[in-house]
Amino acid sequence: TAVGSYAAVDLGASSGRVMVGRVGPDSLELTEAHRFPNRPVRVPEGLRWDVLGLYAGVLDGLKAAGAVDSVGIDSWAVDYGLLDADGALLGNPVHYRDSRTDGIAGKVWATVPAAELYAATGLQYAPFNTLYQLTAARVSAQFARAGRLLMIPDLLAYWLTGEQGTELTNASTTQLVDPRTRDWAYGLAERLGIDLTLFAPLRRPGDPAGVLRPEVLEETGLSGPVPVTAVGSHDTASAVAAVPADGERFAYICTGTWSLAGLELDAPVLTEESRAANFTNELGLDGTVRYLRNIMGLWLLQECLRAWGEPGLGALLREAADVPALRSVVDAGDAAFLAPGRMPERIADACRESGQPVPVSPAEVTRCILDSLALAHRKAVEDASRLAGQPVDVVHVVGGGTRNALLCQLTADACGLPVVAGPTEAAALGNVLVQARAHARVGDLAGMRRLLARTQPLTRYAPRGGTQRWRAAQARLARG
Ligand code: ADP
Ligand code: LRH
Repeated sequence: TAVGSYAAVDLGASSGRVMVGRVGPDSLELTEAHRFPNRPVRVPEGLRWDVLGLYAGVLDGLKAAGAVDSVGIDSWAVDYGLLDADGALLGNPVHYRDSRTDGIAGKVWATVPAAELYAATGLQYAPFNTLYQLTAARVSAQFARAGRLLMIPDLLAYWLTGEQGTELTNASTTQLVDPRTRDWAYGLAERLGIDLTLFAPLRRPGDPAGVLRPEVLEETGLSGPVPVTAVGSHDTASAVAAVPADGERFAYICTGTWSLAGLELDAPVLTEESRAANFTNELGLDGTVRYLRNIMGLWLLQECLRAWGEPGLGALLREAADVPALRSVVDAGDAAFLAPGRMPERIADACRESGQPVPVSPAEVTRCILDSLALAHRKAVEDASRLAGQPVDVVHVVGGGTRNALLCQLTADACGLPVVAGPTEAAALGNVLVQARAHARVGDLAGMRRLLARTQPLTRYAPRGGTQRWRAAQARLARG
């Protein structure tokens, strides 16, 4: 037939979904087969992912999806499961917001200074980089029994197929990959005493990754063979692949639990200035580099909603739109907001400490969060453009945050640039398109993007002026 059908398993930090994409020569349709919450669980040892619950959601989703030509899996980055010599999972994967990495980076830097680490890997400092997680884990009884490490999407692929691999885009978030060679940073791993044979062999987006096991076919009611195809298994790699840019000089912002804001480049930027600005060089499709900054994102709002007993988001955003703009802003790039809990109080404290009015009502706190995110978006786009020497004419916003019109408009205002918002399910679309390409349904990355631009509903936001107010707010934050 002229139309291929692909199941995309996309696990975000706040929800998982199985989407079905139908790809024809000039058509692209995405439908949701199943969505399920992703709820971290706090046990006495710390914060954990409920990975069996997620796998059950994947199986339910594949059953609901029905017959497809292939399956692809992407998820949030950096986290992993450890397997024993029999291939059995050793405990629940640790959540990247767990506190076990507090103070760990210093131990790594004592062996390899931060500047050398950056020059070798191009990865931003974040306490949760897999390298720091491994350094924290090494002293545990569990680690002593581990013979294999699989990143989250690779772990799920292993359970579906029985085959093990390490997909490259996600491997690049471990801080153990050299972005120039797009292979392991062997010398670095040796200096740090990290045994790279823990990892399964690297595979790249588009590579075959096995077929669904007979037990999986039985449980999902599918008839085989159903191939699994490696995609950009880092959700942000898949999302950026689905930015519907059509030849413009663009920046992108992937908005969900995080805001990931930056540029797509042909080569990494490994300068000391770039390190100081905490930009990361993650690997993307076809030799591209995702040069971006992590911004706390809608996590700030998710945590406030949780504290307020989950009021309706629609009404809250309408009220927030009426709160005066830019009364107080916080640094939405600050890792101080990484851990869960007490978010409205932490935001109020940050405003108080920087001598700004303290937001009190949920609408005021929400406005403070959205203004702060827009400001952080502006700063990331501006800094990335300067550090990479690449001008920007348009900002593409993709992901769950595209449903927040106020955030999109404020981002356009803050950047002083037009914003094109959509698609909302960018990661799932990028996942689908890489599978479709592996099965010769679409052409190169530019062709994928043209197809997206032609077929997906997009919303445009023009900047309303007043950039000097945003510049002033940025200066206020820098002083605070
Ligand atoms: P992740 O993949 O990181 O789990 P998503 O891309 O699914 O995140 O985005 C989730 C976010 O999208 C939510 O935290 C919320 O702020 C925003 N969102 C979802 N639905 C709506 C809506 N109807 N209106 C405004 N914002 C929404
Ligand atoms: C977004 C994301 C991001 C990582 C973070 C851990 O879901 O993959 O790119 O930095 O999770």
